[in-house]
Amino acid sequence: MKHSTVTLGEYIIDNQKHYKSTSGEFSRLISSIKLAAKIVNHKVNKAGLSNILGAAGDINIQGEAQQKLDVYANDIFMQTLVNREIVCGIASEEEDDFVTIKGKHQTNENKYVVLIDPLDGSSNIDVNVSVGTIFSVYRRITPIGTPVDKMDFLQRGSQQVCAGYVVYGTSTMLVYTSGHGVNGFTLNPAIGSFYLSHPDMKFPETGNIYSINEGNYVHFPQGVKDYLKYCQEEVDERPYTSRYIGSLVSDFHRNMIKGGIYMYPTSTKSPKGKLRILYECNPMAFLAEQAGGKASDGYMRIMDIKPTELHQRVPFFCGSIRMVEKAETFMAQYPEGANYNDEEVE
Ligand code: AHM
Ligand code: MG
Repeated sequence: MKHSTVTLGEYIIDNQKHYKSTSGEFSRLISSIKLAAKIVNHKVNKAGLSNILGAAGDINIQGEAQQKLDVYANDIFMQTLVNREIVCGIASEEEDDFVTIKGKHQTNENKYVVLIDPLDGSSNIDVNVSVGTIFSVYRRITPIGTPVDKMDFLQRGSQQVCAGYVVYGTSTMLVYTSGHGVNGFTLNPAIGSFYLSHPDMKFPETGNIYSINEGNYVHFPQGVKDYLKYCQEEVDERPYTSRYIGSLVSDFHRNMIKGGIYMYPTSTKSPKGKLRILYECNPMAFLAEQAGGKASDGYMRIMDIKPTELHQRVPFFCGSIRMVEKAETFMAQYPEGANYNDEEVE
């Protein structure tokens, strides 16, 4: 069969055979995410027509104004997973705390927890620019049949069993890994099915795109400033080109296809970085590594960091392996935590 004729549903069933003693639980979980993604896609695509643009009026746990579509996407993903009783717990970027799923008989025999950023890049919603959903799946640590605990969610990224994103772009794609490479599926909106369009996606080893919010330049650590100067030098294949959508999923997706680095470092404005390790950085790091790329906080592997808080933030450098390694060499010139010019810290 040609790749483009394989649907995501067929691909999931086909790959289930590769896992010994599988109960089908994981396959049902991916199918539910697929369903929720289609519902959200439908809403995102006609956002300008259905009074769903703009702020919802609430502030989330991280002090950020929620958009109506943020709230809608969160409800859809939560409901889809809760109603099907496929997982035992969910943590969402839009919820204050994790949610325990009890099941019909007040017990839950499921073994997976899901962490989700239902609609990432929401500052782009009102202006018709791509946004995305990011998800991550772990096996619970606590015993099956007991209520889930925070520790089930605060696992290192290296423990992920699956991670992926949906990019609601010029076409809608679902890209995921379960630890055997990265595959991308494009939604055919006329039929409502995702088809395998990008098998075995790989980051080029190096590239010529750097993606960062350069408006924050004066607040960046010195190592980042030096690396940016390096990107802009007229030497060999440089200067690189700058591309920043402000939508992590889209910036990552482009860089994976073309070769590039995405950075959201610490700054004097946000000393811990902006992105959340559990909902954004770990899933993207798993995908990056599975696609031959790299993800780091500037000093260490993202997936080796032990999270201590559900909404913990972390600096993020992710993309083509040689580019991330190069950025790390610039960061290493300055000890971690002392990477600022004195005058800028004031
Ligand atoms: P969000 O989860 O509130 O949407 O924020 C995450 C987004 C990323 O998608 C994007 O890369 C980044 O924030 C952009 O931030 P900034 O506008 O500060 O450059
Ligand atoms: Mg987000």
